[in-house]
Formats: sequence, structure tokens, C-alpha cells
Amino acid sequence: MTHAEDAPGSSDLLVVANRLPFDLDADGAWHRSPGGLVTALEPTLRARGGAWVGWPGRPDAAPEAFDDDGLEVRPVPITADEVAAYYEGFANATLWPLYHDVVATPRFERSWWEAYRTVNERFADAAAAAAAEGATVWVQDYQLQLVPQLLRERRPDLRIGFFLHIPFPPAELFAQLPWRRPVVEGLLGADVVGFQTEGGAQNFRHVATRLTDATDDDGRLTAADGRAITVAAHPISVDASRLDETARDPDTAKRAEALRHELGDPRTVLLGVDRLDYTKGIDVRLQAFAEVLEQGRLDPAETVLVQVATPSRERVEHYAEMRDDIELTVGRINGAYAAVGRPVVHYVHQSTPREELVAFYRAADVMLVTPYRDGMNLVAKEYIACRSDGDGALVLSEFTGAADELGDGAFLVNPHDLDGVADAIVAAARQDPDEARRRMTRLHDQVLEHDVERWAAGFLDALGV
Ligand code: ADQ
Repeated sequence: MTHAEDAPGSSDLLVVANRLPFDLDADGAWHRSPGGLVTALEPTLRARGGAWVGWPGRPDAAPEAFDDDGLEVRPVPITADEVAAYYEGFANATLWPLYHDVVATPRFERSWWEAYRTVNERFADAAAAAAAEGATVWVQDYQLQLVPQLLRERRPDLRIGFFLHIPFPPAELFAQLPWRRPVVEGLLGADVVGFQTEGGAQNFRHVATRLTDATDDDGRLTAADGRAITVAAHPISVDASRLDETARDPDTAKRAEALRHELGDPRTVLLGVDRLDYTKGIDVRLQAFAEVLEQGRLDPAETVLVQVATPSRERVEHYAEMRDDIELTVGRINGAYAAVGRPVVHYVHQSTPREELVAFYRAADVMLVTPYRDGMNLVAKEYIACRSDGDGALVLSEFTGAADELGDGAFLVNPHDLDGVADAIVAAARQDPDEARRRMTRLHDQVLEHDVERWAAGFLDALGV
């Protein structure tokens, strides 16, 4: 790694995201943090000598920019107080619950809003300094909704795109936000605004025309200043071919077999994989599973549910409460149905390495994805990408973005309807093998074709890159 030159303005293509594709540790060393977004965008960015603007993940750190093999990495510093107010506060305790159908009650704190504005300005300054004349800038997600407008004010020569990874709520809910107008105006600074689903795009068009002087002509918004803004659905996906390849590896098959054995060779393995978040409906699937056992529809001696939950946002109040509830429920189900040394629910509160996760996907007969609301849900697509064998079944909440594409082969459920979820779990566990194969093959083909590379290329194409 060499330090980037101080002269600003050399990048033709920039990604601006809350986090960098590297984490800074306490000793000042950088560690790669691979995610779907990074995998999808890094090759294009490197090929074009692009830049990534983002927070290094450590409060109060102000590391220098550096060049990593053709990718310019531009850290944006955030203080510990700002992490509390901008990130844990406004992003994750105001916007996150508000945008997820107020599954939890959003908090509206004026000081959090001030911090959100301040940090968004800092990101806009950093992007303005890094962008070459006429460059394209792609801003990511709900933490940075003001950046498109702030950046346009600083650099009217740029092409600006924005993609929201979480749902955009209906106007009636969005209207609760005391700062609804500046947020919409912030987004309208972009030339292209992308959402996970057509529903999200429609909600945004409606809100934009209601709260600002923008007009809507068949999906093309015209802002008050006469600029045309494209608003469309760009459903994100996973690195499907790589997952497929890992899943086909004989070592993975062996590990999947070993996992089933470690679980006591049950007839049916059910699996949940989530960030531990109250939107994910982990509670509903546990309750439905308990009812299915209670009613004797699945036998606890032959059935196992594995719930892998990554620790997440533990300093935000709602998350600590939800973790306690889930752990209590797991204990209750095991208390009622487990034999000594043979739990019916295996609960893992840890992040799991990629290969191990793929082995879990291959070992699971039924994948449970039951969010109350989810922008897309990559876990559903990861599971399917790993099932080239045609086995397995997906129980999928209709309130995920993924349901728009996978509804045809999945067992769709309304997570508020406990009976419906219980029925779907039983149906998925007991389906006819030929029918199961037909469904899974359809799903697998869909995900392999619509992968994350196609998503990134589609958005950049809309931006004219
Ligand atoms: P998330 O809410 O984080 O993403 P999701 O789409 O399910 O949700 O992605 C989670 C990722 O974390 C997956 O890649 C999954 O494999 C990984 N993961 C989960 N639990 C794990 C564990 N225990 N160990 C290791 N990895 C684990 C937000 C939106 C989603 C949207 C994505 C992408 O909320 O709706 O799909 O962004 O746009």
C-alpha cells in the first residue's frame, strides 16, 4: 500500500458508503472486510482507478488515505460522540425502525439529526475532494441520504447515484419523520435513485411529489430545478457463482454431512441465519417451531432447528432487549422438548466463517427467513445459490424484497400469522421430493442468473458508466 497523492480530484468513479472495505484495528493496521457490496464493486473500481470513501469503523481515528492496488481508499473520521448520535442514534434508532414499518418505535432526537447532518456534510466534502471533473459518484444507503444534494451543491459537474439497501416506507409512515423534507431533498440531489423493490421506488415517488415541487411522469421525476431523476428498482443479489462453487466443493459436502452427524443425524434440519435484529422475525419462527412440536406435527426426536445469529448493534437499546427475549425462548423450547444432550434448538450467537456458513446451507432441509420487513434479505439468496443439488426448501416472508423474485418457488408466509408460518414449516419439511426439486431448480436458476455483478452493472448502466 502506498499513500495516495494529496492532490484531490483524480477519481472518475467513487463509491461513498458508511463503511470502507477495510477495518482499522486498535494498532492502526488495516484488515480487509469483504461483503457483497465490496465483491460486486471492487473489480470495476480497481479497473477504473476508482475511490472508496467511508468510515474506517474506529471512532476518533483519522488515518490517511492510501492506494490499494489501484483502489484509492479515503477514510472519513467520525468521533465517538458522533458514532453515538449519527450512527447508533439517527441511523439505527430513528431511520432503521421507521423504514422497517415501525416494527420498533423510532426515536426522534434533535441532537441526533444535527449529528447526521454534520457527518453527511463531512462525507460530501471527502467525496467532492476525491472526484475528478465530471466523475460518477455512487452513494450507498440510509446513513448517507443527505449526501447526494450536499455533493451536488459542492460539485454540480458530477453524475450522482444513490442506492437504498433497506425498504423505503409508505408515505404515511415516512411522514412521521420531523426532518422528512430535508431527507427527501437530500435524495433528490441524485440523478439516479435506486431501491430494492418497485414498491420502494413507488413509495419514494409518492413522497417526493407530496413533500417537494418535484413532478412524476411515468417513473421519471423532474426536480424543482428542472433536473430529470430516474427512480427505479435494482434488486441486489449475492456472488452466486462463487457460492455455488464453494457449495459444490467435496470438502463442503463432507462438512455438511459432519454437521448433520454432530446434530444427532435428525430426519429434518431447519436453519435460520441472521444478524440479531428485531426486524428479522427470529422470534416468530421460534414460536411457530414450538407450536409445531407441541401439536405433534414434527417429532422433536427427529427434528432440529439451528439458529445462527451474528451479534449486531449491541449498544442500541431495542437490540439488547430482543436478544434476551430470544435467548429465553430458546431455553423454554429446549426445556420442554429436548432430551439430555440433544437440544432441539441449537442457538449460536457468533459470526460464522463463510465456508462454514455454506456447509450449514447445504446441511439444511428447510431455510427459515421470516422477517417482518427486509429490504432484500441476502441469506435467502445465499441458501438458494448453494443448492445446485436441487434439495432443500425455503420458507420466506412475503415482506422481504427477495419475495418479489423468489415467490414462485419458496413457501411464502406472513410472519404476523403464526398458524401460517407453522403450516409452511410443516409443508416445507414434508414436501414431495420431486416437487421440491422442481421448486429448488427454478429458484437456483433465478439466483445464478440475477447475481450481484448483474446488479452492480445494471445500476452503473443507469448512471451512464
Ligand atoms: P442485512 O440486514 O445485514 O443487510 P442480509 O441481506 O440478510 O441482511 O445480509 C446479511 C449478511 O450477513 C449475509 O450475507 C449473511 O450471510 C451474513 N450473516 C448473517 N449472519 C451471519 C453469521 N452468523 N455469520 C456470518 N455471516 C452472517 C441490509 C438490508 C437487507 C439487504 C442487504 C443488502 O437490511 O435487506 O439485503 O443490506 O442490500
